[in-house]
Amino acid sequence: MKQNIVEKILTSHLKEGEFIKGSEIGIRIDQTLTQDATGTMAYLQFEAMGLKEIKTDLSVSYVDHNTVQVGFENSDDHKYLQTVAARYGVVYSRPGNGICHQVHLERFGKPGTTLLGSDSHTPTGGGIGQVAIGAGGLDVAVAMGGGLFYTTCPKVYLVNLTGELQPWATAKDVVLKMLEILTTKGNVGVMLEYGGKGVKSLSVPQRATIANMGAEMGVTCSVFPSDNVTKKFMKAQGREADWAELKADRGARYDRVIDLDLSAVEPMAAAPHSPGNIKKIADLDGQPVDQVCIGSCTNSSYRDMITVAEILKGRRVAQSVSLGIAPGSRQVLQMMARKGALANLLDSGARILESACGFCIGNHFSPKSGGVSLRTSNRNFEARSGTKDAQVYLVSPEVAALAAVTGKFTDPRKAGIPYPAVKEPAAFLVDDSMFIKPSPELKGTEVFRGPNIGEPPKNDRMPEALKGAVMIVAGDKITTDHIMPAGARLKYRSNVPAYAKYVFENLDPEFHKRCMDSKAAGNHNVIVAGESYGQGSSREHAAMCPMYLGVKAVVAKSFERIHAANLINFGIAPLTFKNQADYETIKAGDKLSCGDWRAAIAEGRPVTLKNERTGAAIECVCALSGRQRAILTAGGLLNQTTGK
Ligand code: MIC
Ligand code: SF4
Repeated sequence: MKQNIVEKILTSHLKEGEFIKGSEIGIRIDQTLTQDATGTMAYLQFEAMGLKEIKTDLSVSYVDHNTVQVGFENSDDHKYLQTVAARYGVVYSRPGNGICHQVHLERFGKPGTTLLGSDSHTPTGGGIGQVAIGAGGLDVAVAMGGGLFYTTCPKVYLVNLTGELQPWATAKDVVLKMLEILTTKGNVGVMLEYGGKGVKSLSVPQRATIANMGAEMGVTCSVFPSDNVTKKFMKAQGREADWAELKADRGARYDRVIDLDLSAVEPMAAAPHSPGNIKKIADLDGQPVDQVCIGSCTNSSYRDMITVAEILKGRRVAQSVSLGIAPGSRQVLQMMARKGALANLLDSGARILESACGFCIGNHFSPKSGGVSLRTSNRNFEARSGTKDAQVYLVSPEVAALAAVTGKFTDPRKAGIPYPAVKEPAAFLVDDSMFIKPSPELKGTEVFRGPNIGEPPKNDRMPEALKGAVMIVAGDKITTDHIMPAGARLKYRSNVPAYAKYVFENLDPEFHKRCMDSKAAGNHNVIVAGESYGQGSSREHAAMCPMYLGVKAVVAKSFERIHAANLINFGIAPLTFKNQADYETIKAGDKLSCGDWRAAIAEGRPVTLKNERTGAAIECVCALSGRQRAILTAGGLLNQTTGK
């Protein structure tokens, strides 16, 4: 049978289930990655499952999210991660080595393999031909122990690229165009495959930028072929031996074909407050800008940074603008330093930030109140920058650098500056000294646990009957950042009782207290929400902390993939309304009951919730596989695997 690239990779890793669209399949995972924000819980759960060593070909633990060490918590977490990695055979990437997705692409990504990462932008690896998927930390822990990863056998859309990017049109604009076409919702269960004659004009880091923001469309992953361009990139990284060709068979089938002419792509922006709110730079031209941030796992490659340095060379950052630049990896930063590009940035007045997530997640560099911030990152959800009323636009590094100089949105095609057509280097500077690789001697390492390292919380088995109390009725597109605020709060990530105090902090500061009181009164807490509940981050704390607060069900119009899987892993039932109009009839404080709750879920029947205030019967669907139903009724995956 003729196969596309996605089918080739998935069928060669298929270990359970039938390869039938829409059904659940279990695949072998070759590589895993974790980052510090989700990693501590992933390794705590790995330990709680009694696993002795990793069974993957490669597992890497990156420290890139919380590198600002205000107080002891983050330093404790870094030490825990370093020692736990040493003990179980995981490669540890020290803080300062760079952002997980950029570094993984440079040093480890391997065409034709599977990568599972506890971060929603893991699909960046698709740029080098990996089926790279984001998941909750518990799923990654299971995969590290040799367990399968379960996902829906996907629909595959081909993005047929033709033409070539014109000067000042970038990979970022390609993916913003894709966001305009596919939007940020309705793409659950889809994998994108890029193909066509235009592919060869894109470098691996450009492909990675495009694959990275597939996360914002809600697709499971995006994959590029592995061709001569890939081979050259891997050779330049000293990894030619890891290269393998990967292409779709002639006549392979797709569920949908999207034609995209690269020559027609123009500079774009995602306007506040959604990556799907796409505008043309030409239409924003002239609007004043207060802050510019260049970096993140989307746009911080060598080429991106050298391009920015070329634009800034001999120019000064406008007095009204604060410019921060975070090169994506130590490799990029070292090369910039040796090439003199770093000097150009410093001369221009840019502030050099650590090679880490930093500004992207609101850890620092928050804009001023109401400030307009242009960022090269991938998410501009309200308040993510750390400033609630900031107006964040997502743009290419080229547009960002120009705006830093002019102090306003500037259509680069009209700026009268020659386009710096930077080429990929023939050889990257390879220095792996910031990785601590596993060794027999390190196996005896004692795991460090400071006071910030808690225990993964436990759940009860699913109750026979639901005595539900609605704690909040939230709207559409609730992100995991709304549920579990990031930024400064992330330092509590290894301590669930402490982090749980901030659930829905920005929407409803009383949420935590109400839940604790309601739980103490014997209720089962319920969250009600609109469409695409749980967009964004893979942060499993957005399920784990509500679980700690006694939440047993989320009833929504629809769910995003990673979050729905996390809810199941922590024993919270994701229910969808059969009749979406029922959403309007529910109020916070309502009591929702269901006598045969456990039996209905265990048997895969529809669930009927009775609203005691209105007397209405609300029909819900809990469309899960047998495996997922068993996890839910056990009260979560940890209970199931540890037999509690
Ligand atoms: C993000 O970009 O939102 C994060 C922070 O990288 C998250 C992971 C996390 O919550 O730690 C993600 O994308 O999964
Ligand atoms: Fe880090 Fe931002 Fe990328 Fe998330 S999106 S991994 S916070 S750089």
